[in-house]
Amino acid sequence: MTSNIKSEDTIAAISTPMGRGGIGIVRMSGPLAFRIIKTVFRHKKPPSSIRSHHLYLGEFIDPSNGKMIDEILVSYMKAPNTYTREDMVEINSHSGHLILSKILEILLKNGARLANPGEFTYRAFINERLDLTQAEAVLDIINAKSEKALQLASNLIKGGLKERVEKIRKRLIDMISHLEVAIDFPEEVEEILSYADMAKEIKDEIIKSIDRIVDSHINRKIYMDGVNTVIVGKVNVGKSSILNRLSNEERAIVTPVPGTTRDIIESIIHIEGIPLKLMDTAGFRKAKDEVEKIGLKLTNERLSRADLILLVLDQSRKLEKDDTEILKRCPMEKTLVIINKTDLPPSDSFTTLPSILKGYRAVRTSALTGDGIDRLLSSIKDIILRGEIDMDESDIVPNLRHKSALLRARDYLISGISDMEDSLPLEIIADDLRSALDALSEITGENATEEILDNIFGSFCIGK
Ligand SMILES: Nc1nc2c(ncn2[C@@H]2O[C@H](COP(=O)(O)OP(=O)(O)OP(=O)(O)O)[C@@H](O)[C@H]2O)c(=O)[nH]1
Ligand SMILES: [Mg+2]
Repeated sequence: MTSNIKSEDTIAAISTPMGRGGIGIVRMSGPLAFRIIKTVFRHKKPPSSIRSHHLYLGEFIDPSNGKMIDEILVSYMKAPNTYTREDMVEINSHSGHLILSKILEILLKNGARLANPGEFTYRAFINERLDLTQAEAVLDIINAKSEKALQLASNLIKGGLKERVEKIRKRLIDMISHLEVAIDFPEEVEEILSYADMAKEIKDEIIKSIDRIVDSHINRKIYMDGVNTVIVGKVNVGKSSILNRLSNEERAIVTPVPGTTRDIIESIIHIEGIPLKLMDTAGFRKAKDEVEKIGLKLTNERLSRADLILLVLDQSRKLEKDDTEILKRCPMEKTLVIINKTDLPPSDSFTTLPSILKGYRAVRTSALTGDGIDRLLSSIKDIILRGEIDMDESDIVPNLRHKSALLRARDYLISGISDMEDSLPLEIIADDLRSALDALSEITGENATEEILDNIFGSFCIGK
């Protein structure tokens, strides 16, 4: 995408989602934006009276035949105080696919070109209004599924990660310039720098702050992507009833007939701002027919990809091979056992806690009466947070791209330290530190490759 972009083009796109709605917005950015809008917009005020960042009511007309298309509101935004740092125009019209497409088509006929996906944000990046971490955060905001995800994205947009990376880069640049001076004045090396001090600073300060950022990546997975949670268990133990209780609605069909659930039923819930994708599965038993076999195969697949497994047992029935078979597939560290149907008298197997559950976390519930569901929720919370995630308002959470660049930088720094310990020539040390710096610069976008940019902006929608 980036290769065919010319910023002298004026770009236009529909920026609101397609479909019926109150209003729709068509956006235009670039040097011709004001000239194009002048040919299609008829309003009472003389053009000379138009002021930046004000709204004007008038008619959108097709200049080829003078016909009015819609009554619209136009906002003029003069560079550089705009999203893209270019002249921008936003047209608020009635919404609907036909009307918005017509307006766009006329803008394109009069000198604008259709924007590529993410091109408005790309221009904001190229024109240095946003760095790359902030541009990515725009996408995070659009995709945020929970309030916490939104907050993390807004920390990025405010430049939190950019600032921290900048700080590290500054220190490295400082070290590299000392090394360069020392290279030029070899006889004065000892006065200019000390390997021991430099290695200590890299180890104790730079690498530590890199690690701190990298470690919080795990929070991104939890808050942004959510926790994949699979409910499994033998047939008829109450899996679907548990799903319905947790999601507070009748999502899955519940019947006394064993084998009711065959497909995987999904529901999204939030616990303390963390999205949980709950999946109810077909009950585990020796498959009776082809449909059930497929259902079980799916369950096995989901189990292997789950972040959290809720294994349901029915304490009113004896523990059977079907229960123990499935238990074997549930790794202890990510499983919570739900001992369900506590409103019924316990079977012999459950008068005490069965020994095969030793080491597993377990809670007792009655999905029928709702008893124990609060305990279940707080146990789920304990497991996913594991007491490790302690986030405050200003936390910065890197995405995978940031994380891998940080780790690359870290590797070069470690190698720089060992160069120093081995008293290798200054040039080699400077080279390693420069490579670390390059990796860090990729994060903010100073030297991001075209491939990286395409990858980021290509995942935006058109109009953003
Ligand atoms: N007494 C009692 N009955 C329950 C409880 N939970 C579920 N049931 C009943 O057990 C039966 C099976 O419940 P489901 O939720 O459909 O069980 P399931 O595990 O999804 O069953 P399959 O989809 O067939 O594997 C239904 O009749 C429920 O009303 C409970 O805590 N106590
Ligand atoms: Mg079911």
